[in-house]
Amino acid sequence: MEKSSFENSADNQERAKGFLDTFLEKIGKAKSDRFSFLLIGRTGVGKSSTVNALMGKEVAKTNPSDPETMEITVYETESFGVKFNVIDTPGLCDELDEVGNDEMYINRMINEIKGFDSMWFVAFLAETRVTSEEKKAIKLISEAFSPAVWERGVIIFTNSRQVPVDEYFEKLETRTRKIREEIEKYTGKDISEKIPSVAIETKRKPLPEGKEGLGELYKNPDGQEWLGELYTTVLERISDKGALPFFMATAKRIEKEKKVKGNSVVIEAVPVYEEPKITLSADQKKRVQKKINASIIPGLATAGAGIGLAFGPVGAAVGGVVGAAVGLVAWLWD
Ligand SMILES: Nc1nc2c(ncn2[C@@H]2O[C@H](COP(=O)(O)OP(=O)(O)OP(=O)(O)O)[C@@H](O)[C@H]2O)c(=O)[nH]1
Ligand SMILES: [Mg+2]
Repeated sequence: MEKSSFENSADNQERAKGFLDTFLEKIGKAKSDRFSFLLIGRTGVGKSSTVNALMGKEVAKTNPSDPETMEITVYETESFGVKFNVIDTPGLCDELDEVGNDEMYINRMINEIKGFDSMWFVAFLAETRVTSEEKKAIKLISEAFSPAVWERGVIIFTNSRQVPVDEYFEKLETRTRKIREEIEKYTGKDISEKIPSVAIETKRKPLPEGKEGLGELYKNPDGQEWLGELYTTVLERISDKGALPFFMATAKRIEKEKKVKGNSVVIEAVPVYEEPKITLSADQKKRVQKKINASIIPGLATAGAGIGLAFGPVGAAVGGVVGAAVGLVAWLWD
Protein backbone atom coordinates (compact mmCIF):
# COMPACT_ATOMS: atom_id res chain seq x y z
CA MET A 1 0.00 0.00 0.00
CA GLU A 2 1.29 3.43 -0.85
CA LYS A 3 1.88 5.61 2.15
CA SER A 4 -0.04 8.82 2.22
CA SER A 5 2.03 11.96 2.20
CA PHE A 6 0.26 12.96 5.39
CA GLU A 7 1.64 10.09 7.34
CA ASN A 8 3.62 11.16 10.39
CA SER A 9 2.34 14.63 9.79
CA ALA A 10 1.02 16.94 12.46
CA ASP A 11 -2.40 16.51 10.84
CA ASN A 12 -2.50 12.83 11.57
CA GLN A 13 -1.36 13.34 15.11
CA GLU A 14 -4.04 15.98 15.63
CA ARG A 15 -6.66 13.61 14.24
CA ALA A 16 -5.38 10.79 16.46
CA LYS A 17 -5.71 13.07 19.50
CA GLY A 18 -9.38 13.51 18.67
CA PHE A 19 -9.79 9.75 18.56
CA LEU A 20 -7.93 9.45 21.84
CA ASP A 21 -10.44 11.76 23.54
CA THR A 22 -13.31 9.65 22.21
CA PHE A 23 -11.55 6.49 23.35
CA LEU A 24 -10.93 7.80 26.88
CA GLU A 25 -14.55 8.80 27.17
CA LYS A 26 -15.70 5.35 26.03
CA ILE A 27 -13.28 3.67 28.43
CA GLY A 28 -14.74 5.70 31.28
CA LYS A 29 -18.17 4.30 30.50
CA ALA A 30 -16.97 0.77 29.74
CA LYS A 31 -15.41 0.46 33.19
CA SER A 32 -18.86 -0.08 34.60
CA ASP A 33 -19.95 -2.29 31.69
CA ARG A 34 -19.82 -6.06 31.66
CA PHE A 35 -19.35 -8.55 28.86
CA SER A 36 -20.24 -12.21 28.83
CA PHE A 37 -19.19 -15.48 27.27
CA LEU A 38 -21.66 -18.28 26.68
CA LEU A 39 -20.02 -21.71 26.79
CA ILE A 40 -21.53 -24.67 24.99
CA GLY A 41 -20.05 -28.16 24.81
CA ARG A 42 -20.11 -31.60 26.36
CA THR A 43 -18.96 -32.27 29.89
CA GLY A 44 -15.20 -32.52 30.19
CA VAL A 45 -14.47 -31.10 26.78
CA GLY A 46 -12.43 -28.22 28.19
CA LYS A 47 -14.84 -25.27 28.39
CA SER A 48 -13.59 -24.10 31.77
CA SER A 49 -9.95 -24.69 30.83
CA THR A 50 -10.40 -22.58 27.69
CA VAL A 51 -11.86 -19.55 29.44
CA ASN A 52 -9.26 -19.82 32.19
CA ALA A 53 -6.43 -19.91 29.63
CA LEU A 54 -7.74 -16.89 27.74
CA MET A 55 -8.40 -14.76 30.79
CA GLY A 56 -5.28 -15.91 32.64
CA LYS A 57 -6.99 -16.91 35.84
CA GLU A 58 -9.39 -19.46 37.18
CA VAL A 59 -12.79 -18.03 36.48
CA ALA A 60 -14.73 -21.24 35.96
CA LYS A 61 -14.31 -24.39 38.01
CA THR A 62 -14.20 -27.91 36.70
CA ASN A 63 -17.37 -29.81 37.31
CA PRO A 64 -16.32 -33.12 38.88
CA SER A 65 -19.40 -35.19 38.10
CA ASP A 66 -21.56 -35.76 35.06
CA PRO A 67 -24.59 -33.52 35.09
CA GLU A 68 -27.98 -35.15 35.28
CA THR A 69 -29.90 -32.03 34.50
CA MET A 70 -29.30 -29.00 32.35
CA GLU A 71 -27.97 -26.39 34.75
CA ILE A 72 -27.15 -22.89 33.73
CA THR A 73 -24.35 -21.51 35.90
CA VAL A 74 -23.33 -17.88 35.74
CA TYR A 75 -19.87 -17.02 37.08
CA GLU A 76 -19.70 -13.31 37.83
CA THR A 77 -16.10 -12.25 37.83
CA GLU A 78 -13.67 -9.53 36.76
CA SER A 79 -10.29 -9.04 35.16
CA PHE A 80 -8.16 -5.98 35.98
CA GLY A 81 -11.29 -4.31 37.31
CA VAL A 82 -13.46 -5.03 34.27
CA LYS A 83 -16.49 -7.13 35.09
CA PHE A 84 -17.57 -10.06 32.98
CA ASN A 85 -19.75 -13.15 33.19
CA VAL A 86 -19.08 -16.69 32.12
CA ILE A 87 -22.32 -18.48 31.40
CA ASP A 88 -21.79 -22.21 31.57
CA THR A 89 -24.37 -24.69 30.35
CA PRO A 90 -23.51 -28.08 31.91
CA GLY A 91 -25.68 -30.82 30.52
CA LEU A 92 -26.78 -28.97 27.41
CA CYS A 93 -24.68 -31.17 25.13
CA ASP A 94 -24.89 -34.32 27.25
CA GLU A 95 -27.16 -37.31 27.48
CA LEU A 96 -29.34 -36.44 30.44
CA ASP A 97 -31.32 -38.50 32.92
CA GLU A 98 -33.69 -35.59 33.11
CA VAL A 99 -36.54 -35.94 30.69
CA GLY A 100 -37.65 -32.67 29.24
CA ASN A 101 -39.00 -31.44 26.00
CA ASP A 102 -37.28 -28.88 23.81
CA GLU A 103 -39.72 -26.20 24.84
CA MET A 104 -38.81 -26.64 28.48
CA TYR A 105 -35.07 -26.31 27.77
CA ILE A 106 -35.68 -23.31 25.54
CA ASN A 107 -37.73 -21.55 28.21
CA ARG A 108 -35.06 -22.25 30.78
CA MET A 109 -32.42 -20.72 28.54
CA ILE A 110 -34.49 -17.66 27.72
CA ASN A 111 -35.23 -17.05 31.41
CA GLU A 112 -31.74 -17.60 32.73
CA ILE A 113 -29.47 -16.30 29.99
CA LYS A 114 -30.02 -12.59 29.76
CA GLY A 115 -27.63 -11.99 26.91
CA PHE A 116 -24.08 -12.69 25.79
CA ASP A 117 -21.42 -11.09 23.65
CA SER A 118 -19.42 -14.12 22.60
CA MET A 119 -20.49 -17.73 22.19
CA TRP A 120 -18.11 -20.69 22.18
CA PHE A 121 -18.96 -24.10 20.84
CA VAL A 122 -16.30 -26.35 22.36
CA ALA A 123 -15.54 -29.92 21.21
CA PHE A 124 -12.60 -32.32 20.98
CA LEU A 125 -10.57 -31.98 17.80
CA ALA A 126 -9.91 -35.72 17.61
CA GLU A 127 -13.53 -36.79 17.31
CA THR A 128 -15.18 -37.73 14.06
CA ARG A 129 -18.82 -36.88 14.37
CA VAL A 130 -21.16 -34.33 15.82
CA THR A 131 -23.14 -36.21 18.50
CA SER A 132 -26.92 -36.16 18.60
CA GLU A 133 -26.77 -34.19 21.87
CA GLU A 134 -24.51 -31.58 20.29
CA LYS A 135 -26.91 -31.34 17.34
CA LYS A 136 -29.77 -30.84 19.75
CA ALA A 137 -27.85 -28.13 21.61
CA ILE A 138 -27.23 -26.28 18.34
CA LYS A 139 -30.94 -26.47 17.60
CA LEU A 140 -31.96 -25.27 21.08
CA ILE A 141 -29.54 -22.33 21.03
CA SER A 142 -30.74 -21.27 17.60
CA GLU A 143 -34.38 -21.45 18.68
CA ALA A 144 -34.03 -19.95 22.15
CA PHE A 145 -32.21 -16.92 20.77
CA SER A 146 -32.02 -15.97 17.14
CA PRO A 147 -29.93 -17.77 14.53
CA ALA A 148 -28.01 -14.49 14.25
CA VAL A 149 -26.32 -15.20 17.61
CA TRP A 150 -24.01 -17.49 15.65
CA GLU A 151 -22.45 -14.29 14.27
CA ARG A 152 -20.82 -14.10 17.70
CA GLY A 153 -19.91 -17.76 17.61
CA VAL A 154 -16.47 -19.37 17.64
CA ILE A 155 -15.82 -23.11 17.34
CA ILE A 156 -13.06 -24.21 19.69
CA PHE A 157 -11.36 -27.58 19.34
CA THR A 158 -9.51 -28.74 22.43
CA ASN A 159 -6.84 -31.41 23.00
CA SER A 160 -5.26 -30.54 19.65
CA ARG A 161 -2.13 -32.51 20.48
CA GLN A 162 -4.11 -35.72 20.35
CA VAL A 163 -4.14 -35.38 16.57
CA PRO A 164 -0.96 -36.38 14.71
CA VAL A 165 0.57 -33.59 12.66
CA ASP A 166 -0.02 -35.32 9.32
CA GLU A 167 -3.76 -35.50 10.01
CA TYR A 168 -4.03 -32.11 11.66
CA PHE A 169 -5.13 -29.80 8.84
CA GLU A 170 -7.59 -32.27 7.37
CA LYS A 171 -9.06 -32.95 10.79
CA LEU A 172 -9.47 -29.27 11.52
CA GLU A 173 -11.10 -28.74 8.17
CA THR A 174 -13.57 -31.66 8.34
CA ARG A 175 -14.52 -31.06 11.98
CA THR A 176 -15.20 -27.40 11.23
CA ARG A 177 -17.21 -28.24 8.14
CA LYS A 178 -19.40 -30.79 9.94
CA ILE A 179 -20.27 -28.44 12.78
CA ARG A 180 -20.95 -25.60 10.36
CA GLU A 181 -23.29 -27.86 8.38
CA GLU A 182 -25.29 -28.50 11.53
CA ILE A 183 -25.51 -24.78 12.31
CA GLU A 184 -26.35 -23.97 8.70
CA LYS A 185 -29.73 -25.72 9.14
CA TYR A 186 -30.80 -22.77 11.31
CA THR A 187 -28.72 -19.87 10.03
CA GLY A 188 -28.23 -20.52 6.35
CA LYS A 189 -24.82 -20.63 4.72
CA ASP A 190 -24.20 -16.87 4.97
CA ILE A 191 -23.73 -17.06 8.71
CA SER A 192 -22.53 -20.65 9.18
CA GLU A 193 -19.66 -20.42 6.71
CA LYS A 194 -18.16 -17.44 8.50
CA ILE A 195 -17.95 -19.13 11.89
CA PRO A 196 -14.23 -19.50 12.59
CA SER A 197 -12.61 -22.40 14.39
CA VAL A 198 -9.53 -22.42 16.60
CA ALA A 199 -7.61 -25.48 17.78
CA ILE A 200 -6.07 -25.28 21.23
CA GLU A 201 -4.21 -27.38 23.80
CA THR A 202 -4.75 -26.23 27.34
CA LYS A 203 -2.68 -28.93 28.97
CA ARG A 204 0.63 -27.48 30.22
CA LYS A 205 4.14 -28.76 29.79
CA PRO A 206 5.48 -30.53 32.88
CA LEU A 207 7.36 -28.29 35.28
CA PRO A 208 11.09 -28.73 35.72
CA GLU A 209 12.06 -30.66 38.83
CA GLY A 210 11.56 -28.70 42.02
CA LYS A 211 9.58 -25.89 40.40
CA GLU A 212 6.11 -24.95 41.47
CA GLY A 213 3.43 -23.20 39.49
CA LEU A 214 2.20 -23.56 35.96
CA GLY A 215 4.03 -25.14 33.07
CA GLU A 216 4.49 -23.49 29.69
CA LEU A 217 1.91 -23.84 26.98
CA TYR A 218 2.31 -26.42 24.26
CA LYS A 219 1.97 -25.39 20.64
CA ASN A 220 -0.52 -26.93 18.25
CA PRO A 221 0.67 -29.92 16.18
CA ASP A 222 1.46 -27.56 13.28
CA GLY A 223 3.92 -25.67 15.50
CA GLN A 224 1.70 -22.59 15.85
CA GLU A 225 0.93 -20.85 19.11
CA TRP A 226 -2.77 -21.00 19.79
CA LEU A 227 -3.39 -18.46 22.57
CA GLY A 228 -2.92 -15.42 20.32
CA GLU A 229 -5.19 -16.98 17.73
CA LEU A 230 -7.86 -17.70 20.36
CA TYR A 231 -7.68 -14.11 21.63
CA THR A 232 -7.79 -12.58 18.15
CA THR A 233 -10.68 -14.76 16.99
CA VAL A 234 -12.77 -14.14 20.11
CA LEU A 235 -12.16 -10.38 19.78
CA GLU A 236 -13.08 -10.40 16.08
CA ARG A 237 -16.37 -12.16 16.79
CA ILE A 238 -17.45 -10.45 20.00
CA SER A 239 -20.42 -8.08 19.84
CA ASP A 240 -19.68 -4.39 19.28
CA LYS A 241 -20.88 -3.70 22.80
CA GLY A 242 -18.64 -6.36 24.31
CA ALA A 243 -15.54 -5.45 22.30
CA LEU A 244 -14.21 -2.59 24.44
CA PRO A 245 -14.75 -4.19 27.86
CA PHE A 246 -13.13 -7.40 26.55
CA PHE A 247 -10.24 -5.40 25.09
CA MET A 248 -9.73 -3.65 28.43
CA ALA A 249 -10.05 -6.82 30.50
CA THR A 250 -7.29 -8.48 28.47
CA ALA A 251 -5.06 -5.48 27.64
CA LYS A 252 -2.54 -6.39 30.32
CA ARG A 253 -2.45 -9.99 29.10
CA ILE A 254 -0.87 -9.02 25.78
CA GLU A 255 2.89 -9.38 25.52
CA LYS A 256 4.09 -6.09 24.09
CA GLU A 257 7.78 -6.60 24.65
CA LYS A 258 8.34 -9.35 22.15
CA LYS A 259 9.54 -8.42 18.73
CA VAL A 260 7.46 -9.31 15.74
CA LYS A 261 9.54 -10.36 12.78
CA GLY A 262 7.64 -10.90 9.57
CA ASN A 263 4.72 -13.04 10.57
CA SER A 264 6.36 -14.79 13.47
CA VAL A 265 6.98 -13.74 17.02
CA VAL A 266 10.45 -13.94 18.44
CA ILE A 267 10.05 -15.49 21.83
CA GLU A 268 12.61 -14.75 24.46
CA ALA A 269 13.35 -17.55 26.85
CA VAL A 270 11.46 -16.66 30.00
CA PRO A 271 10.62 -19.18 32.67
CA VAL A 272 6.87 -19.59 32.65
CA TYR A 273 5.78 -20.60 36.08
CA GLU A 274 2.99 -18.08 35.95
CA GLU A 275 0.14 -17.44 33.54
CA PRO A 276 1.60 -17.08 30.05
CA LYS A 277 0.88 -13.81 28.31
CA ILE A 278 -0.83 -13.59 24.95
CA THR A 279 1.55 -13.09 22.03
CA LEU A 280 0.33 -11.80 18.69
CA SER A 281 1.83 -12.39 15.27
CA ALA A 282 1.97 -9.55 12.72
CA ASP A 283 -1.18 -10.92 11.06
CA GLN A 284 -3.04 -11.16 14.33
CA LYS A 285 -2.04 -7.58 15.15
CA LYS A 286 -3.61 -6.47 11.89
CA ARG A 287 -6.82 -8.35 12.67
CA VAL A 288 -6.98 -6.75 16.10
CA GLN A 289 -6.43 -3.31 14.50
CA LYS A 290 -9.29 -3.98 12.11
CA LYS A 291 -11.70 -4.82 14.93
CA ILE A 292 -10.68 -1.74 16.92
CA ASN A 293 -11.22 0.39 13.84
CA ALA A 294 -14.62 -1.19 13.18
CA SER A 295 -16.13 -1.64 16.65
CA ILE A 296 -14.18 0.24 19.30
CA ILE A 297 -12.86 3.51 17.83
CA PRO A 298 -14.63 3.83 14.47
CA GLY A 299 -12.38 5.31 11.81
CA LEU A 300 -9.21 5.27 13.93
CA ALA A 301 -7.07 3.75 11.17
CA THR A 302 -7.37 6.96 9.14
CA ALA A 303 -4.99 8.62 11.59
CA GLY A 304 -2.24 6.22 10.49
CA ALA A 305 1.14 6.85 12.03
CA GLY A 306 -0.33 9.57 14.23
CA ILE A 307 -1.89 6.92 16.45
CA GLY A 308 1.32 5.72 18.08
CA LEU A 309 2.44 9.34 18.59
CA ALA A 310 -0.79 10.45 20.23
CA PHE A 311 -1.68 7.32 22.21
CA GLY A 312 1.84 6.26 23.25
CA PRO A 313 2.69 9.02 25.76
CA VAL A 314 -0.79 8.91 27.32
CA GLY A 315 -0.64 5.12 27.65
CA ALA A 316 2.70 5.41 29.40
CA ALA A 317 1.58 8.21 31.72
CA VAL A 318 -1.75 6.75 32.80
CA GLY A 319 -1.65 3.66 34.95
CA GLY A 320 -4.00 0.76 35.46
CA VAL A 321 -6.37 -0.70 32.95
CA VAL A 322 -6.90 2.63 31.14
CA GLY A 323 -3.20 3.06 30.52
CA ALA A 324 -2.93 -0.56 29.42
CA ALA A 325 -5.73 -0.20 26.88
CA VAL A 326 -4.40 3.10 25.48
CA GLY A 327 -0.85 1.73 25.43
CA LEU A 328 -2.00 -1.38 23.63
CA VAL A 329 -3.61 0.68 20.88
CA ALA A 330 -0.36 2.66 20.52
CA TRP A 331 1.66 -0.56 20.33
CA LEU A 332 -0.66 -2.08 17.74
CA TRP A 333 -0.11 0.88 15.40
CA ASP A 334 3.52 1.46 16.28
N1 LIG B 1 -4.85 -32.86 27.28
C1 LIG B 1 -5.77 -31.91 27.42
N2 LIG B 1 -6.60 -31.92 28.48
C2 LIG B 1 -7.52 -30.94 28.57
C3 LIG B 1 -7.65 -29.91 27.60
N3 LIG B 1 -8.67 -29.10 27.97
C4 LIG B 1 -9.14 -29.60 29.12
N4 LIG B 1 -8.45 -30.70 29.51
C5 LIG B 1 -8.67 -31.50 30.71
O1 LIG B 1 -9.96 -32.08 30.63
C6 LIG B 1 -10.63 -32.04 31.90
C7 LIG B 1 -11.95 -31.29 31.77
O2 LIG B 1 -11.68 -29.94 31.47
P1 LIG B 1 -12.70 -28.78 31.86
O3 LIG B 1 -12.09 -27.52 31.39
O4 LIG B 1 -13.10 -28.87 33.27
O5 LIG B 1 -13.92 -29.19 30.94
P2 LIG B 1 -15.40 -28.58 30.95
O6 LIG B 1 -15.88 -28.66 29.56
O7 LIG B 1 -15.41 -27.27 31.60
O8 LIG B 1 -16.14 -29.65 31.83
P3 LIG B 1 -17.51 -29.46 32.68
O9 LIG B 1 -17.42 -28.17 33.42
O10 LIG B 1 -17.49 -30.66 33.58
O11 LIG B 1 -18.61 -29.49 31.70
C8 LIG B 1 -9.66 -31.39 32.86
O12 LIG B 1 -8.97 -32.39 33.56
C9 LIG B 1 -8.71 -30.62 31.96
O13 LIG B 1 -7.44 -30.48 32.54
C10 LIG B 1 -6.74 -29.91 26.50
O14 LIG B 1 -6.76 -29.05 25.59
N5 LIG B 1 -5.83 -30.94 26.47
MG1 LIG C 1 -16.55 -26.48 33.18
